[in-house]
Amino acid sequence: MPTSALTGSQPGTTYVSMGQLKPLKIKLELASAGGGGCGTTGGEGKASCGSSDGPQDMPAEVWDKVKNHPCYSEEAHHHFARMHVAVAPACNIQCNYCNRKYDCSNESRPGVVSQKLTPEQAVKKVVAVASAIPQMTVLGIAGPGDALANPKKTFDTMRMLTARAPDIKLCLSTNGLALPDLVDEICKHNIDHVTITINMVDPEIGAKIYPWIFWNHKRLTGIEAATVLHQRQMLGLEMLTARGVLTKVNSVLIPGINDQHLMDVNREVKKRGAFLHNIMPLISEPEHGTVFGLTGQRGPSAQELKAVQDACMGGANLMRHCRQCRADAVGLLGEDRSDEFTLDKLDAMEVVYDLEKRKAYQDKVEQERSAQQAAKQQALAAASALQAAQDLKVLVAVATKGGGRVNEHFGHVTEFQVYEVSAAKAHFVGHRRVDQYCQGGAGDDEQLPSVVRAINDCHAVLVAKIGACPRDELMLAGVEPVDAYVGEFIEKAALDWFNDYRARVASGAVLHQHRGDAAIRQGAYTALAA
Ligand code: CLF
Ligand code: SF4
Repeated sequence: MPTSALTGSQPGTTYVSMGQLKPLKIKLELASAGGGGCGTTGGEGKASCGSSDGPQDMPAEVWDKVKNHPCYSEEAHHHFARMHVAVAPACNIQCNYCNRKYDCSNESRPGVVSQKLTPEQAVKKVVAVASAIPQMTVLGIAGPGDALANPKKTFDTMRMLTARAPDIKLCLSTNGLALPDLVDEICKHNIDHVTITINMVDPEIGAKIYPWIFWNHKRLTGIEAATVLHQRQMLGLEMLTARGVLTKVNSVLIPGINDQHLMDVNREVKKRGAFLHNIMPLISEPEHGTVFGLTGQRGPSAQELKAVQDACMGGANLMRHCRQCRADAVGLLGEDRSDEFTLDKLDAMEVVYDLEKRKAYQDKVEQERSAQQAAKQQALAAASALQAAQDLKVLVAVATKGGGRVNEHFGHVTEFQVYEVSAAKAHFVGHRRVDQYCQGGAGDDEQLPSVVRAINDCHAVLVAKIGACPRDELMLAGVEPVDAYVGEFIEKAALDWFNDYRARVASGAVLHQHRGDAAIRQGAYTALAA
């Protein structure tokens, strides 16, 4: 089938030439030693996560779109929340990592959507959440199927919401198959942010991920299906770029299938104007009932994920703070408050949509954010004044419940944030989910080893408080528990700890050792004990 018949492409449009694609070897050692980067221009010297960029790094109108979007700005994700409404149940393709009983893996961790909503119910819910959570700035539609395989429900929701709450940014996520046909509609509804899940630019690899697609009233399989999907994704991305819509690309890292290929994906999506590239770990367990789960396809370890992300530095800007949220998630990334806003609870809620109050709150958050920046700069200035080993670089886990501060007890953590720290910078590189250690007021010693495994590649963990038992266990594992920076901004605390650490290394008080790998937690959290 000619390309133009599949995509409606214009003469001169460049598509990836399948014959030209060659697998690139990713050297894990290289990346973990800090020498990573695929060697293309633009990435050196930047914080590894392009989405950490500030107003000085982009045009004002782009900054205006990203500054309060928790997914498009790493910095914003400490302060601003998003919510999803599950109005899009159908899907037009099948991914081997998806079971329709579970959330869309494009944007979700496995876990059933509690309630599918009509557009009317969805708008009611968004307005109620925005009234209760003034830092909620973005509505996303991310399933549980594909937003654009359900265009009427998706766009009806967006249209009605804009009329009720014009300050909320609109965002959607798609596999891209229907995208080229709906770009005009996306623009008509002022949807500024679109995510396309692109796992390959080579249909031979695609055929291992997608058993079928449904396109033009036909079910296509194998290489043919993957070819159509690939071409539609590339065309859709180009069309969004041409219209100034900020586009993020999500890729699921599937070891042995596309791990060595994601640098090609990164390069190709950058070429077509993607604003961000979000490389996420495959979550795959037999109990999810997915093809990959049932055939034993594993997800990557924490260091494998980081190595692929590091290898892509210098290409399209990387997002590393994705939480693979549910299709009905509510709250800051990493927290889920959807239980507070079920349909029956909404009926009993008094909803006052106060634009001024929301704006006042967001202005306060801006001040806090500036203070965080200033603290970081101050700590960096102090660090550069020290004469010590300049080449040390370590990972530090942080217990935080938001606001960009060290403010959570070790036992209450369900997610550690991980920062890479050197004399030159402290920047966010990922997060690690864990089952909460403190259950019903006491530490659960059975959970402890899995918590330690999740941060086993870190040299220290910064916490607000920690008990004697986990402290001993961490020290035994070689992770230093640190409670000296309670309430401080994370980057400043991490840099201050690092300066102290390298002074200890320089004096011989501590022997600096390379850390091992860490585990990425699969599946849903263990339920908390009552
Ligand atoms: Fe939702 Fe996605 Fe919009 Fe964000 S999520 S539709 S861009 S508002 Fe964000 Fe969640 Fe990761 Fe998605 S953390 S899964 S990247
Ligand atoms: Fe599942 Fe989303 Fe893939 Fe559709 S696009 S099969 S809903 S993961």
